[in-house]
Amino acid sequence: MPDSVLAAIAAATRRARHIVVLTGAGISAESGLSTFRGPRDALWSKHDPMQLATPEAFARDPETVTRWYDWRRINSLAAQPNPGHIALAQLEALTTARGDRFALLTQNVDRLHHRAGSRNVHEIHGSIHVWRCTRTGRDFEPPPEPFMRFPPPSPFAHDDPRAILRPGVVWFGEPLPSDALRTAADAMESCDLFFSIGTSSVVFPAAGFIERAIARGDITVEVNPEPTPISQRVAHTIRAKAGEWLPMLVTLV
Ligand code: BV8
Repeated sequence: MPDSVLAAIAAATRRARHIVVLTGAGISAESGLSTFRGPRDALWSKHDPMQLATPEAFARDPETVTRWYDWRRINSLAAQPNPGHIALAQLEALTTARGDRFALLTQNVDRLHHRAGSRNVHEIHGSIHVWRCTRTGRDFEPPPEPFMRFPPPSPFAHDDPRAILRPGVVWFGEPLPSDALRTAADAMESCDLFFSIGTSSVVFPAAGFIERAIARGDITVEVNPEPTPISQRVAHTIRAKAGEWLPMLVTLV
């Protein structure tokens, strides 16, 4: 990639007063976690995540769905934040230290951004480290070991054998948490530099966040080894892996 593009984005990053970053499964790929639409781990290759990440699948087969999510939860605990996650945490520290704003909106549920040191993280699709009782709606953070039974019984309703735990994520067809939507709208309202990193940009409403930035003529940057539906619309399309390109950007900011 020409250094001039990297230098231009670094200059824009130094000038920016409010950076917003949207991340997707791709930024965790270099930590060894499968993406949604890329190659799948053999164990789950016969299952389509798009079919499993729905309330209908959970109602039809709670055992398979909770096994899949707990497998992902344990995998994410064993995974380490990669240089892409770490670079975003450094970028946030740099920009907030100079008095500017930085918001990280993630579609990921693995909490690797938190473990990399990012502070202002908004999990717009929830987290697999929080499970919810289907009867009381109460949240439960499981200990760092696999559930013993599937679907896992709820710890809040011992008297009701039908009360089980579901992953605290937003499934297809479910609304995003209102506070996540409000935070995203507020962030996009005053953003002047928008990065879309490691997302196929096909899931809404997250894929639509960038529209506000494009409409306002903000500087928009996509970091993805593959083209996506927004690649032709952003100011800079960076065909690179997040874990390789983001550290180069941070050294220049
Ligand atoms: C809702 C659960 C309404 C957690 C997920 C328009 C407006 C609103 C809704 C819709 C709409 N059109 C359609 C809809 C419905 C639907 C939708 O968007 N469908 C799509 C398929 C068309 N949206 C919804 O259902 C949303 N809900 O709008 O509700 C409503 C309102 C009121 C009342 C009732 C309902 C809910 C969306 C959330 C769904 N849940 N996940 C989990 O299991 O993890 S989404 C799921 O896809 C994950 O969260 C995932 O993050 C997300 C997006 O995928 P990506 O992150 O982009 O991952 P993907 O594998 O696709 O791509 C990875 C990319 O990384 C690739 O491009 C690859 O090239 C790149 N990459 C790979 N390696 C690297 C890399 N990049 C950089 N570096 C690397 N090393």
